[in-house]
Amino acid sequence: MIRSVCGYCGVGCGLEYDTKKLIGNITYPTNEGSVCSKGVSELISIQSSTRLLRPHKRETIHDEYKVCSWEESIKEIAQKIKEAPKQKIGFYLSGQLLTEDYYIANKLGKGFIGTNNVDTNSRTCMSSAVVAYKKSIGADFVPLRMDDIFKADLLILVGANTAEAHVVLHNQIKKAKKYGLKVVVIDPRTTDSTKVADLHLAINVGSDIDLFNLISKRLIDDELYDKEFVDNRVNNFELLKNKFKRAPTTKLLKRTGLTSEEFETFFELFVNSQNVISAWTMGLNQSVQGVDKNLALINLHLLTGKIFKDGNGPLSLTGQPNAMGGREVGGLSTVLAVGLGFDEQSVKKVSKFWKTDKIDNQAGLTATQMMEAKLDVLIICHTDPVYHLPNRNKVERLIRQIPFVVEINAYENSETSKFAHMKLPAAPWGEKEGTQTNMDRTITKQEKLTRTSIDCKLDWEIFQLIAQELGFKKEFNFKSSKEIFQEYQEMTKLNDYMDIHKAKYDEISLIPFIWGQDVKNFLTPDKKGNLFFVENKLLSEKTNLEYKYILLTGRTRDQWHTGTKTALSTTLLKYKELNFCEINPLDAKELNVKNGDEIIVSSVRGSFTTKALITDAIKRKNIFVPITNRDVNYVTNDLLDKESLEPDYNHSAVKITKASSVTI
Ligand SMILES: Nc1nc2c(c(=O)[nH]1)N[C@H]1C(S)=C(S)[C@@H](COP(=O)(O)OP(=O)(O)OC[C@H]3O[C@@H](n4cnc5c(=O)[nH]c(N)nc54)[C@H](O)[C@@H]3O)O[C@H]1N2
Ligand SMILES: Nc1nc2c(c(=O)[nH]1)N[C@H]1C(S)=C(S)[C@@H](COP(=O)(O)OP(=O)(O)OC[C@H]3O[C@@H](n4cnc5c(=O)[nH]c(N)nc54)[C@H](O)[C@@H]3O)O[C@H]1N2
Ligand code: SF4
Ligand SMILES: [Mo]
Repeated sequence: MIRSVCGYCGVGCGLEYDTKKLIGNITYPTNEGSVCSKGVSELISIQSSTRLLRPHKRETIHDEYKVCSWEESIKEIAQKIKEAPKQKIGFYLSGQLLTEDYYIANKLGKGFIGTNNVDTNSRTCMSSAVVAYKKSIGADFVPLRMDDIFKADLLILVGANTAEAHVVLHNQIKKAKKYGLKVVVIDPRTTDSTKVADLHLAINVGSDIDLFNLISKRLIDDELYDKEFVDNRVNNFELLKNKFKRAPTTKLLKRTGLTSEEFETFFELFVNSQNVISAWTMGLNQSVQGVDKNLALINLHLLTGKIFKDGNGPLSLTGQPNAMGGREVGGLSTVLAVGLGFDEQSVKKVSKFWKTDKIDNQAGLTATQMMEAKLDVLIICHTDPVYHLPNRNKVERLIRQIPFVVEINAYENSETSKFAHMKLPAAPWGEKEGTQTNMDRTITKQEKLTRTSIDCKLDWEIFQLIAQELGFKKEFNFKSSKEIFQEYQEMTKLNDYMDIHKAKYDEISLIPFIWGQDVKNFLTPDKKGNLFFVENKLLSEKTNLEYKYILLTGRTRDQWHTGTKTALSTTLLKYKELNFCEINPLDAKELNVKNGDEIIVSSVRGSFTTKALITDAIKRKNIFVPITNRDVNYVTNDLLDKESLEPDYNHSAVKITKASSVTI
């Protein structure tokens, strides 16, 4: 029997592999044996007929790909890197990479090529939470753990659909409810998660800041905040108090779309709950004010002292299995390594550790900026930016201009592969080993369960081969992922609160290592939390007479994004129809659309075809399309949060036409 861990979502469930069968690990704390349909199907996806098994290349994106050797591929990549100015080179990584992959790619890019253009799809996912944590608590640090829900009285789930996106955590929430946990779900849609809610606040899209500000203001006005905590451990209280004095409460409440009864019920529940956890995902992060939405929510914890206490705190639910590991290593272009930035001292420390003089002291380009920067070389690994970035027609236009795009993928049918010049085959989950950090700082280990397909390489190995070809043989001479992890562990000593160096690689698959357990206070220089006054500036795209609807996008339980790993699985496909667009019955009537009708959803930027699913679950003037529809981003807008540069995927103005009514 081999113990491993699921490679899909940020819950990070323990698995056991026994005589070709995968089951949940009952001794594993996060999931206690429970797994979802994706977890148990991990092995099936390795055998998919769509696996990429050989390196391929082509001269232009109009040519057919031809099989080539690893040797010539790596030589060509190294040559292109040598020819390009370093600011014209970019690495586009993924929260699904292992920590060791991240470490090698980051060390090569930032440390030895000398470009900080090393970013990740986590930019589109939780970069707003990263910025907000840094601003409010002083570091990108998740200050509580999932099992705190068993010590909490109230869980506020906001802009998150755990029933579909974090299935096993959702099961734990249901269990905690039996012990008295109350759950409030704040989501414009009625979702599978709202079924477990004691209160569902179907707020208007984009009005979260208004709601949280109303709560903050009431806490202050009614003197229901924790005075002692605020006086001793929090900054900016007076500022917040003054700013809220003149807050137009009626207008704010109107914007949320909630009745005053609904607001009062929520407020009562909040103030009467001793221990409160708030948990959020894309409904807050993916917004033109994603950071502000996070800050407005974290304010509630700071005002009430419900943070750094058992059963309390703001819990950002990480989507991908190792988005946290990526953040820790430094996979975002706005971080250098191990949580350090680009200040003189940090650059000095990291340069000394890596024994290099090539580090640039400016933050690199982010995911979307890399697309716009007319790069010469773009290496994309374990992610599909042509599919996942907003305003896809623009992304396609931009990526066509990059003369050398390399895609490292374990499967051959990504959208990005249509725009790449070279495709390199990576060994997927099950064919490799390495570590990942789940959403609550638990470092777990994926184990190799089957042999690596002959011509596939580990993701880190590919970056190491490039490094060696560039001449960095000494610095990139790792024989195993254990050796990489150990060097990375040494490096974490550069950052005080990162006690990752205490983990023991060989023990992690049996006893997962939880780092940061000694952090019991804010990580700001003055050890105080920072309140921020933020306002809803209504910056998202607005509907108009032609584009009357707001498009929301999100997950379905049994599919993983593009579905390269899940969409061909007959077991997973039986669960739910994937091609749908939720429309409110009254809107459908107005549009003369019936259930199952083929419809075209379009914005000023582009369009896609889907099928109408008429349901009360969606409010009037909102529609919802799952991101399993690979064309969804032809329509979405490319507004970004100004601090995190995370896209505003969930708020695009669209129109709906019946496919049959369009004449060609
Ligand atoms: N099955 C499955 N699970 C997954 C994934 C997958 O592809 N498939 N992907 C993983 C990844 S990478 C991620 S990031 C997570 C995402 O996890 P979630 O964010 O929980 O998943 P979404 O379906 O995107 O849900 C976002 C919710 O926000 C709501 N929302 C939209 N706009 C607003 C708003 O303005 N305010 C509020 N309050 N709510 C709003 C939407 O209606 C939706 O229900 O899931 C992870 N888990
Ligand atoms: N409209 C809209 N767009 C969104 C979102 C949304 O909510 N709405 N969410 C955003 C978010 S939060 C995210 S995280 C992104 C996700 O978007 P992506 O990251 O682009 O989606 P995935 O399908 O998970 O892509 C992972 C890729 O890695 C490949 N792969 C699998 N295993 C391996 C391996 O071991 N090695 C390598 N090298 N490759 C492998 C898969 O075949 C696949 O092509 O989408 C973003 N885009
Ligand atoms: S909940 Fe997440 S980590 Fe657990 S089995 Fe499902 S996809 Fe895997
Ligand atoms: Mo994500």
